Amino acid sequence: PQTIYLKDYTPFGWTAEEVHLTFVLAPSATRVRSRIRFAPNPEAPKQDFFLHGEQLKPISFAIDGTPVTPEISDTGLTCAVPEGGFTWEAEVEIAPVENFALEGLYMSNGMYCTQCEAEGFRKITFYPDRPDVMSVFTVRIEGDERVKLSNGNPKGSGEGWAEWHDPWPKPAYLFALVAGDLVNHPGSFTTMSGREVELNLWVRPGDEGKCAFGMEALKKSMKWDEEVYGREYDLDIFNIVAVDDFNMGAMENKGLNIFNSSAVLASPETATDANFERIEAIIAHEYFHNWTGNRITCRDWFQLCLKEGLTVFRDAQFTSDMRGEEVKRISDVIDLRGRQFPEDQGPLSHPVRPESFQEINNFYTATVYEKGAEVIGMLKRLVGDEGYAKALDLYFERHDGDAATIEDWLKVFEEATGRDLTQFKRWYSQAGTPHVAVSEAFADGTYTLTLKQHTPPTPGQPEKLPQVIPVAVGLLSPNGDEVVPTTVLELTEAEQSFTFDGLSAKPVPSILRGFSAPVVLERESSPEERAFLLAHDTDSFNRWEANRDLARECLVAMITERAAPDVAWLDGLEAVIRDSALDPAYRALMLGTPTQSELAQVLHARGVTPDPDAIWTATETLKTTRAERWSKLLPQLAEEAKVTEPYQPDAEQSGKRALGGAVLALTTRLDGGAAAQAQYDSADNMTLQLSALACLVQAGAGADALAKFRSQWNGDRLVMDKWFGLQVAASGPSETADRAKALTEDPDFDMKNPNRFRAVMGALAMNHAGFHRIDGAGYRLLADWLIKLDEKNPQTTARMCSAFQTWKRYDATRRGLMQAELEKIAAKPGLSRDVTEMVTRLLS
Ligand code: LEU
Repeated sequence: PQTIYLKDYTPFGWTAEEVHLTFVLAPSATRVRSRIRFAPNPEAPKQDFFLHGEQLKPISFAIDGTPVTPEISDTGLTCAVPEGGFTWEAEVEIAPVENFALEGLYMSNGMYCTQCEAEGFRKITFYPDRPDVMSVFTVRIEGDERVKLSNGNPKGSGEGWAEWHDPWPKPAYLFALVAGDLVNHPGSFTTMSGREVELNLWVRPGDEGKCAFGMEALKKSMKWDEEVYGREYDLDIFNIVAVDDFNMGAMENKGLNIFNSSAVLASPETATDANFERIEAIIAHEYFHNWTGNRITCRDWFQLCLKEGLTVFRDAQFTSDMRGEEVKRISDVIDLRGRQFPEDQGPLSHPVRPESFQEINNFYTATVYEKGAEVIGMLKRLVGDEGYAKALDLYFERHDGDAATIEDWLKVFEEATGRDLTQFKRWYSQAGTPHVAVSEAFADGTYTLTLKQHTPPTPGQPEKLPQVIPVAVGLLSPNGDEVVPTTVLELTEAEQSFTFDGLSAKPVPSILRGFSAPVVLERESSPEERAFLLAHDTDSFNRWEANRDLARECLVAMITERAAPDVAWLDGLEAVIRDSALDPAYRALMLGTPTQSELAQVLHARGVTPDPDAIWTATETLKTTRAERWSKLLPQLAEEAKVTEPYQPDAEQSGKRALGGAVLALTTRLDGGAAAQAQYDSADNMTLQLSALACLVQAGAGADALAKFRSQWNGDRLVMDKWFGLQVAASGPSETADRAKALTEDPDFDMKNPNRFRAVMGALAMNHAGFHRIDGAGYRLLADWLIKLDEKNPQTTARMCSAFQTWKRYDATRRGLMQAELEKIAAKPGLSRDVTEMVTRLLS
């Protein structure tokens, strides 16, 4: 496969002034006619006229009305064209019903839908399929389907046809078309300038009862973007469509967002609190893209973080405002450490703005999205809230309508704030997680913190330069008072000292408050000091972090020294958990323990080869010890976590149920599942039903409930995904792979549906000890299925290859087994470009 480099960027030789598309729909022979007005682009070097196009059956081509015969290859066409402007016309045929890659135009449960980001439009017609070619689209759809949608505003419709016109120039990746016998959940929104916008959420008949929450989330998002960013919606209509077969979460097509049904459909009976929260965030994310992504798009795909990092940052701000900042921040950091750190510390490590790729789909990663958002959070911290607001206003004003770059983005910050961001830019170009080592000194009332930064080598980047790292610090006096409130230290050198004067005693530092930078903090600190921070830190994040550190150290000692659980820590934690002044959601997070893969990461970083079985045993022992030690406390907490009002997926109730869920998991270790069974039998919402089911399965007492659950929910694909996933997630290490295998033989297992495939295979990869079973059964099962899926859906296959990204951490046996599976995948004849790139990087 060909490698594409950022440094090779050249603009397209023509501009596309307008685009007219006509679709005559038929499942196996859809005709697509295009009429495009091209004009020479004065800013581009001379080049051959090349249009992307893949898997298209050519029917006819004409320039200015005269038939032409272009030269067609696997990737597109070239054609001789006139000197000045001209009208290009083409007709092609495609087969949506045979499209299992779910890119371009495809069918899902009988409905037509599209997914064009990043490079799917070239599977619809011949086009300059690159984000910097923006044009005004008019679309005509012909077909018998009741509902026919495209971008922009409706232009007209009649028996068997509908037309849409999008006045906003857009790149082809934002094109969308939907047609099917859908029903809608309507709504409306009045914008800040008083315009009425028609809102619709389109679903398959039967799903009407799962729309209300998504619709409300959309309205909240529209309002929030007006209030916080001053951004108003710009069309007469906004459509969202739920689709069952979708590779990702959702897609921000202009005026016609398309969602994986799992990311939009919800009712109290069928969705958990976590589902509701995720849905609210994804609706917001896609809506916010209208300004950060659509009005200002990316010049090329290397700039992907320009829209994704910023939009993730914005949706995180939104969720903080809707549900509380401290809980959101902690959850995001757990997620970052769970998904982005392993990526950044392994063979797939790449900069937030990559410099080369073979398949861009492989770069829709936690690094581009989540680390990309962290970079924006740091920038905001460094320039302050006011500077950030000024810079964003300038960004929207200057670049509206542009296909922009990271350079453009940083420039508005430099101009708006006067700050030089040359060094800061390294966050975009250097891969890897920086480590910051801390040492301290105290003399004559002066406290000195010395910070040393170091970023380990990553593929292609052996040496790293120092980055700008904002380290938020607060100091506490030994009696627990805060003597220095949160201050941001700017670490710019490899090593740098910061002093604080006038202190009467050596303070206890609280470092990296709010997780002010995505780094690994290295600091020798005593259990007493951590316990002190757990009890006294005024920064809620670091208070949680102190507990996390204690949990980690306790588990590491249990794993490496066969130590007993640290009861002093458990008592300190108990005091926090008992504190009913604290938000139940926060206390639930305090009850969480580091994941097994996080522990593997920690051990590996300390030069210890992680043993998944030992990690699992220690984690289990710790949980059981907690349950026994807190046996009196648990019923009390369960009582406190009870919700008496009717179900609402809001922060308050969800927090209580999260605490209740954590308590039930511990209680099950004492009562063998009695409380869980009772909760299962009386549950009137999916959060309670599912948490009870998980406890029962984990306790080995779930057979009955699983059967009941299945018969209750057999017709509901989204709920059945939970049934599939939970069994693998909650099974013990020795049986995980066998369970997963048995589930793939279930008649309802359908590898063509990404949600179902991920439910089983994703859960297998996430069950640390189960996946890493020493006989390699987990590895083998996943690899065999990846090989099968690649023939249908390369994108989802490639993404799931990352399950192997930590393979080099483990012992020789496991390493060898994983390597063999990766080599087996690599050797598969006809392997997709997507998967070839992934396994090559993994094996390098
Ligand atoms: N742009 C989408 C998002 O919002 C991703 C796309 C590939 C479906 O993250």
